[in-house]
Amino acid sequence: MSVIRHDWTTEEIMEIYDTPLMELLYKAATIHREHHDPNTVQVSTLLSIKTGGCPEDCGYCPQAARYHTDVDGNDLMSVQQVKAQALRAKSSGSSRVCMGAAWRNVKDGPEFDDVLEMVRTINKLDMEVCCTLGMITENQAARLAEAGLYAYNHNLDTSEEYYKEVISTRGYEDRLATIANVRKTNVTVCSGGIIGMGETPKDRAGMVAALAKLDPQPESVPINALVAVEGTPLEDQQTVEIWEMIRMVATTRIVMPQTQVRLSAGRTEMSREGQAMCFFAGANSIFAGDKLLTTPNPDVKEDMELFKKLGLTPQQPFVKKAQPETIEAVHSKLETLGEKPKWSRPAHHIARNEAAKNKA
Ligand code: SAM
Ligand code: DTB
Ligand code: SF4
Repeated sequence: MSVIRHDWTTEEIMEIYDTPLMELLYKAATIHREHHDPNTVQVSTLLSIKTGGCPEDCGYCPQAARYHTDVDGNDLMSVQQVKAQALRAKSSGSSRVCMGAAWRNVKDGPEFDDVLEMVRTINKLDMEVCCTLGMITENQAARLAEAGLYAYNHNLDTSEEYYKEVISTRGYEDRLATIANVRKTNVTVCSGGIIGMGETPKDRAGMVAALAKLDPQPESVPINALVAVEGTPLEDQQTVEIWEMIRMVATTRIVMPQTQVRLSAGRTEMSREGQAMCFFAGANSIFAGDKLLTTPNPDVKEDMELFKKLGLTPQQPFVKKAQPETIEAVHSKLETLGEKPKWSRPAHHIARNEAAKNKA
């Protein structure tokens, strides 16, 4: 059994990333088999519960209010709408629902109370519930845990160095602080990143090193290929080559043997053969549903056909960790603190973000 290391250097990881492909695949697939059933893949359905109008300036994101994209903003969905979507996801083979909100951070109040009710509702459907709501405090993480949240997604996105070229409205340390707040609860951590934003292989390795350094390592690591959306600062980026995705998946698998590696954004650009190689390289999770948050994703039927061809079975819920208990709102022992946390805002500007914002 390969040991879990938290002291990986960026240089060591770059070496793995650059290994001749056949050797890299063999190594990754071997480690994958030691820790996971290679014929089981987790299927997680994304649900954008609050779309667009976000105050952040993430250079990749079509939901940032300042960029001129075609995204139609929506208010927070109702608990009933979310329940209906979760039931649909369950009937199409999903074991997890991941609810995304275009927020900088969570604010205590009626909207967060609704999100907590959504978490309770989905947990009671015996599905794993994940949320990605931006930055959260320790108290908010504890309240989500009490509602029965299984996972919290908060991506490091890239290396600490390249982060400063992509986002100016918050720092890497803010992301790490939210992840640390989640870790204080029994909620599992989902954190990964995006490739294809103009970063170097060293940045990719740096991100993997930063994730591996977390102790424990994240229970799931989503690997997104940038979906270059018109109007965002990164609109002109070239589509990621499948070989880069395979290398990134394999490297992540070798460095973080126990994590669920999720093939995330960018699958519409990948052939079935390309995706099969990613599964061989150690990917064992996908985002399903005809939409990611705002951009297209392969049809669930096509995904299930591919699973059948490859002999893959969707993972059952709660096989990696037991189902959390849901505590009803009336029995909650936690106070609402109404904290207004001070997050760091490095006062720096990113020229291409400014240019995209000022475009007519
Ligand atoms: N607002 C919250 C936050 O930023 O943490 C949650 C939602 S945000 C859309 C979740 C993640 O989606 C981002 O961290 C990023 O990794 C990914 N993402 C956003 N836009 C993307 C794009 N165009 N291509 C690939 N991944 C993207
Ligand atoms: C993650 O790493 N990728 C998902 C999920 N976590 C929230 C989001 C992908 C978003 C792609 C762009 C969009 O559809 O807006
Ligand atoms: Fe907002 Fe999240 Fe998009 Fe950044 S990635 S602009 S925080 S929705």
